Amino acid sequence: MKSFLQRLPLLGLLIGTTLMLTSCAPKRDRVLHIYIWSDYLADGLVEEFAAANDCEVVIDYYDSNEVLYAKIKGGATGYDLVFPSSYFVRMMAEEGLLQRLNHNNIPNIKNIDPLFVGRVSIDKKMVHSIPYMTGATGIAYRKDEVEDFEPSWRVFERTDLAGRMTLLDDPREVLGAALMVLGHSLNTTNENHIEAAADLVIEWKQNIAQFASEANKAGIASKEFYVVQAWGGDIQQIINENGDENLVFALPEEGFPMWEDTMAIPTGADNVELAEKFINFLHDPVIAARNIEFNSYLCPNWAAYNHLSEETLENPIVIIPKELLGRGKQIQDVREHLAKYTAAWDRVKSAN
Ligand code: N2P
Repeated sequence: MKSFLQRLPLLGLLIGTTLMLTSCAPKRDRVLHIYIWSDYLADGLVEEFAAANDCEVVIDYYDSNEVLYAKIKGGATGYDLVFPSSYFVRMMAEEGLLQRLNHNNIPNIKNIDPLFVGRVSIDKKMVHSIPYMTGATGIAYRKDEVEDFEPSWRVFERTDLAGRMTLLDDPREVLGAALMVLGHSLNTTNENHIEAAADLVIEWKQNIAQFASEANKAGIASKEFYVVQAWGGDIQQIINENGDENLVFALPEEGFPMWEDTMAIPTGADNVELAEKFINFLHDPVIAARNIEFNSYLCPNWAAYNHLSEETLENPIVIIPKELLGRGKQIQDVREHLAKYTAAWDRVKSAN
């Protein structure tokens, strides 16, 4: 069994809200409420879990950490399992929004790649969160519509593409891209750098149709948009669905953000037992591999790697090649400096 990092030389590098009800025999005391990013669970998994555990699963979807945080912080109760990015976990835990996890009830955490956790995770001891998926943020474009595409965030300066481009509706992702263009760290705590990044994004804003973390997908598939900032797996999912050979995902030369999404149990969850069981289920090697094959992100579960198809193992969107990985920078927890990003983002959103 090879670890995340041991595979590098072999593989290049290893790298809204919709309600769904899945029910077997609905029993009020056997309901798992999940709040998760859209398009993040392979078809059929939830139904299998529900059948195996004689329960009902209710799923709500979000498209940003900020939406998740605002909802939980605002006192939303009733969720048993949420999927914050690693850079949100410490803050949520310190604010009393997340429970400590009982590892005895999640034995499949033995399958989690320790080198990934050691090198990448923030909550390394998995006190409040368990790794779910990791991936990269880049630019998807239509090669049938865009001439002379260069893999640079500066594409958003192109006035010939005005109205045909979108940026994610996500402060750390968008300000992070601009920070990289300006030669700064995407985790900077320097207010001048963050404000300069906001100025640049306000320039880009003149050329984009909207900030969109979900509508970017259907929009580029339908040719409404030609260039979108996107999470890699989301674009691969569209390619898998419709075989569109004109849709390309590029990792910009200035650098690109990488992230780790995690699983966590909110304080006051009604059904901790089912939440733990679902986390454990998602780290079963075969289930984790099915999930990777579906969503084209990488679950850092080293036992799952042996169950992946050759096609997935060779897909640079799922397993980022070593020669590109050096440009990837993990979005980190900037602690109290997050307020600087929030203020800069408010200025971006309200700018004309
Ligand atoms: C889910 C996309 C991953 C979210 N569709 C990025 N944190």
